[in-house]
Amino acid sequence: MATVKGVDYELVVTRPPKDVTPAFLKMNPNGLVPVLQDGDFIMFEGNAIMTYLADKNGWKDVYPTELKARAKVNEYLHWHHTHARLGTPQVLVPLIMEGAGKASPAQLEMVQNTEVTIAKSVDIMEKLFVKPYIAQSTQPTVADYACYCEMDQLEIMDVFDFTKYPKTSNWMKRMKDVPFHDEIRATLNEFLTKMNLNPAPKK
Ligand SMILES: N[C@@H](CCC(=O)N[C@@H](CS)C(=O)NCC(=O)O)C(=O)O
Repeated sequence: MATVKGVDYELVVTRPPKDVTPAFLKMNPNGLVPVLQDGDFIMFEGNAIMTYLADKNGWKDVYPTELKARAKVNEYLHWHHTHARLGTPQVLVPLIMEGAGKASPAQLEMVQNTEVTIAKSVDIMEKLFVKPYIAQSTQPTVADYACYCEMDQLEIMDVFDFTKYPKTSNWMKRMKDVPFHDEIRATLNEFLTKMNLNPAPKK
């Protein structure tokens, strides 16, 4: 989002757990990324970081200030953590661990449940959220940025048939028109290829 909006920032690539130093733990005691440092102000939680940047820079298109439009964005951002976000800990991570021969019994079970896990979120996205963007807006908001990061990796790994969900599939196509999409996706493609989770590298 910062790239799309053209703000100056420095990306410090941090790979937990190996890059989690005592200095990093001072910024985020959870030892997780992302973390934002803005002068002497530090915060973590990806969705909260996006809304902070939008408020700070007055990006009303991605984080509307009108009461009900903002409430719809917030509704998604809270729902995200217990639904769409599970694509990482319950699908991507178990697949990586399985590939490395290090999956726990619980992760092996998650691999078996991949389709059910994803369907639980996509069903609700299809019925409620995508109208035509995630928070029922006419252009991408922080809700779309949060959600697409999860769905994009599932699409690249080809672990779910999104075509059964026309609104969601069309939304995913529209998100590919967001500026810098291909450049940003290239990094994800590369990572998933390295993990042997990219059956057919896509643009
Ligand atoms: N609720 C946090 C979750 C942060 C999180 O789980 N980050 C992952 C990367 S997407 C991480 O740092 N994983 C490293 C690890 O689990 O060791 C957020 O939305 O920012």
